[in-house]
Amino acid sequence: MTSGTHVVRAACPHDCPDTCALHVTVENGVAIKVQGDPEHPTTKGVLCTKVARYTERTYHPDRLLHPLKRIGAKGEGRFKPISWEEALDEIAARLGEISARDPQAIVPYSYAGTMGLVQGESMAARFFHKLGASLLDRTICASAGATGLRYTYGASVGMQVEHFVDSKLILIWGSNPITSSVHFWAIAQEAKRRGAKLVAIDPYRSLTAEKCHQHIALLPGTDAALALAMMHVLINEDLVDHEYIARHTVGFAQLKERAQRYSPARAAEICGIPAQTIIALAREYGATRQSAIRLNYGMQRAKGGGQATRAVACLPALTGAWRDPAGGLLMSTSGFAPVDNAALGRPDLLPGWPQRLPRTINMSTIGDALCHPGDAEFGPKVEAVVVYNSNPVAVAPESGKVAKGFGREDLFTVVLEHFQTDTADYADIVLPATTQLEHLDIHKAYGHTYLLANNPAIAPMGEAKPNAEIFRLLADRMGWQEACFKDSDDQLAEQAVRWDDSRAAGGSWAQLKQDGWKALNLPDAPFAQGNFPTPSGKCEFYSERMAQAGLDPLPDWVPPYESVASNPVLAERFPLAMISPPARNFLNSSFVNVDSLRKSVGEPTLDIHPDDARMRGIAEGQMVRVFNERGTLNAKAHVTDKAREGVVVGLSLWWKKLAPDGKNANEVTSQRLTDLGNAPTFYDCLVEVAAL
Ligand SMILES: Nc1nc2c(c(=O)[nH]1)N[C@H]1C(S)=C(S)[C@@H](COP(=O)(O)OP(=O)(O)OC[C@H]3O[C@@H](n4cnc5c(=O)[nH]c(N)nc54)[C@H](O)[C@@H]3O)O[C@H]1N2
Ligand SMILES: Nc1nc2c(c(=O)[nH]1)N[C@H]1C(S)=C(S)[C@@H](COP(=O)(O)OP(=O)(O)OC[C@H]3O[C@@H](n4cnc5c(=O)[nH]c(N)nc54)[C@H](O)[C@@H]3O)O[C@H]1N2
Ligand code: SF4
Ligand SMILES: [Mo]
Repeated sequence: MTSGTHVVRAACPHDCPDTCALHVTVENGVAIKVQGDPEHPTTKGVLCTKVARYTERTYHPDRLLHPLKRIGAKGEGRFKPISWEEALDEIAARLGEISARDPQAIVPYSYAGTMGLVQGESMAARFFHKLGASLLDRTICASAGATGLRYTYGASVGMQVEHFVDSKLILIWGSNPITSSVHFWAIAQEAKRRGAKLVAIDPYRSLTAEKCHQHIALLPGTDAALALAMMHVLINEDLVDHEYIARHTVGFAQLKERAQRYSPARAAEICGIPAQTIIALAREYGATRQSAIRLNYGMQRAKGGGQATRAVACLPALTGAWRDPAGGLLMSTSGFAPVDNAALGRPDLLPGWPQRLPRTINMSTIGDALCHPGDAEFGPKVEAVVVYNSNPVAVAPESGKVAKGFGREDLFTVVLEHFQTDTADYADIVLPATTQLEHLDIHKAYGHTYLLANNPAIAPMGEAKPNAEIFRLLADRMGWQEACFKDSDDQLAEQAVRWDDSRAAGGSWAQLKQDGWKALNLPDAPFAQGNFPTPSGKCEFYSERMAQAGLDPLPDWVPPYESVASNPVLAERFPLAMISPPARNFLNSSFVNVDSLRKSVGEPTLDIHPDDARMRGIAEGQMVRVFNERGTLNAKAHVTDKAREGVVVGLSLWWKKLAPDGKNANEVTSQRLTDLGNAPTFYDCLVEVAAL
């Protein structure tokens, strides 16, 4: 190491299950290299292409370095620099004036731009709680699956990712890890070398499906039917583990009855796959002791996403796969980390806590919420939105309405950002935020079971400030004197974890900062002896809580809102099911403006099956119009059987303004919500495609 060079221990902040441990090399105050920590058991010294180029993002010439005030029309993107004093004064004055009438007219809008617990919902949550602003239901990604898991297992808990290496059969279900979780894929590859069979269950022959031994291309939104038909075979052929079922599950008799409705023949028709495929899959699953399911979010973005998750989650409890560390299911492990959300976000600061809470706005229907005039049921019209860690104008469904809402002249919008995103173009005030290399944070993960520290590597760029600092300054401007508004980022990180919990394994924040990461203390096979965090302590095939909430207490297939079978009238005009999963070199809408990565993705594309293309006179490479009643976008057609018949695939998520027509896939997606968890239905979307 040369003098003036040192390495800082950090963590990848992005919304990705892998949450890599980073080593940032800093030379004379400049970050010159970001690498994976070779010692960290899942990172293993490797990063994805996006974050390996992190310095390109941090030192990007377009970084926002000063507060800005809008001088053009909303959405136009013309701004002038202003001072922090002026920006904070104006924001505090506007929010103060609105909250004097009704603070619920103010809405925070945030997601997982950073997954850090400090720069996420800590000081920001305290600020909005004290203000009495509307609460935000953060549903845009995972809440259908998370709710399905909660009713079945009790929380977002599952297999430890390292144990997949010993699995003999891995079902990669609604998941495309070569794109979305490369470190899991590395483990699956090692399992394959040791003899495991990999099966992809996905309507699209994704990069991952292409490399599995078998690909089952079912129709979107039909996973529950497949899982229930597998149960039908497992139960009727007695391939289940009776002892595990008797000791560690609830409701087997009812589940058995429900599964009888889904013969392989019926499921074959629903899913658009051969019955024999289902029977063979069930037999193989039942016969393999170390059978593991990597379930992921792609399969819960249709109307029945919550119930589909529940149905799949029942499988390893039926066969007793949970007995082995290399058996079971992993959707998310985020529920294992002993995070103290109440200490971080302080809901007790809410004016009516705990009896009378402000109204809740669902982030997935922000388009409708912003266009609502206000009434007794909805509450006051939204008058101000403060956006951080998210880019709703690009990522939220039915984008036409989202843009219309953000375009309202009478809406006061503040956006905390690194870049001038599609959303920032609609802001009245834009505030420059620091990136992960410039601020402190602490992380849990949803795809592994370690805590990580992120030490700042470099000084903030320009006048950028960490989110937590921005909300501290705003709280001060509001004149709030509570001590909790004075907590430093270091203190927030300390408060983020219940260090006395046995899972924190005697760790401390001070130690974590030094070491960079620490394994949670968990059993290797978490549910070998039951111990599910449900009310019964068992895996709940039958959920009493669901029955009490007026929901179907058993897993079932809930047909999509929009499919040829479930909505034939709509399908006459819009016969193709469109899905828009992530492109490998973007991360949601982050990185789209990093030139090298955007160039590698190329341009907005649409994969279409040769039969569907021929019927429409579409040739390879031709520009097409993708449309339905909600909107239209243009894309370059790729005629390929990677897309099964009846399904088109537009890899996402483009910044609208960097697409040639200023549009992205969310022009056509709908604001309708899933059966459980009030989540969006991005992959439940009929369209028609025409040559341009
Ligand atoms: N490179 C990269 N990595 C990412 C992201 C990114 O944008 N880029 N995003 C991150 C985030 S926020 C998330 S939530 C995850 C998302 O990553 P995943 O959880 O893997 O989910 P998706 O990529 O949405 O979908 C995965 C696969 O499901 C398929 N699919 C679509 N509909 C269905 C269906 O009805 N049933 C089944 N069985 N499969 C279906 C899609 O074709 C896709 O190949 O990845 C994270 N990692
Ligand atoms: N059609 C379609 N739409 C989708 C999806 C899909 O598959 N198809 N996927 C959905 C999913 S799974 C998700 S999770 C959502 C993701 O939606 P978002 O959470 O909005 O994710 P990003 O688009 O990455 O936007 C995050 C923004 O936060 C900013 N940011 C990052 N770190 C910080 C920080 O420290 N401070 C501040 N102030 N800003 C920061 C980034 O610059 C970026 O612009 O999109 C959803 N939308
Ligand atoms: S985006 Fe995912 S794979 Fe890439 S560095 Fe971050 S955590 Fe690792
Ligand atoms: Mo997500």
